[in-house]
Amino acid sequence: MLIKLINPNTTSTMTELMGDTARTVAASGSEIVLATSRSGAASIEGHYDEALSVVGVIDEIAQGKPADAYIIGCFGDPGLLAAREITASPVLGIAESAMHAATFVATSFSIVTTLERTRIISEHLVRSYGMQNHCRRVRATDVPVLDLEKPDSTADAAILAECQKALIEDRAEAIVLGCAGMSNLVERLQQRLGVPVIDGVAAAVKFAEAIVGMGLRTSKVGDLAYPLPKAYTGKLADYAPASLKLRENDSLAALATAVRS
Ligand code: 2AL
Repeated sequence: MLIKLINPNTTSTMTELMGDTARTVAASGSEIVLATSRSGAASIEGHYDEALSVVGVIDEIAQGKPADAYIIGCFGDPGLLAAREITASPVLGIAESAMHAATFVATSFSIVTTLERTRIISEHLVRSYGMQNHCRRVRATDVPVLDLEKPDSTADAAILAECQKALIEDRAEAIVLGCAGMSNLVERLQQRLGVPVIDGVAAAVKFAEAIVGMGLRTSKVGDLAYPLPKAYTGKLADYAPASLKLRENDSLAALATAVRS
């Protein structure tokens, strides 16, 4: 099965890092194709970065070889529902995958993320995924995303310290890492902390394999149906649904349409 892992930020070294994680956990029959967004911000650290990153995510789904599943490799899950509208192949976000995985191995978790200003993005996701009963707290380290890649940075120490606080102050039983660029820290943190540490990239790969393996596709009835045909203007004229190569002839979508008509 072909799984396309999309980095919504434009930093290709971060794509490679998450690609290493994805390929380490992927089943032997899974091929991981990496894509770095061709437009947008070098790192996604706020609502503006995130909103503009969605165009790059859409591009990577609408163009190139169709994949059996797509993963949005940024902890804000930018454009997740929009992405699900334009393809019937399952699309998974790393934040939703990590939070769901955490609930299988602990009754509570805390999220340890990057800049303080990104905390609200994770808090919104906790609520929209119905994870309020499981997530004890979202903790920011004030580590900029791109510092995670710098060998001489104090990022790792700051993340470890925040995880330790989460175990003591929040009584969290697991840690969810709040950035795709943290996916290489799982083993080290797990050894130091003695609790499950969940990276969303790995979780999304394994969930994608499970969902595709179960023969599931995104429902095209109702909320996640293909976007309605209409004119788009200005800089986004090329994103009119008719201009995207949507796989409208998808058999499940055709069946849904036939059943409802
Ligand atoms: C992220 C992430 O995963 N990639 C990125 O650029 N920003 N998330 C975050 N909370 O900083």
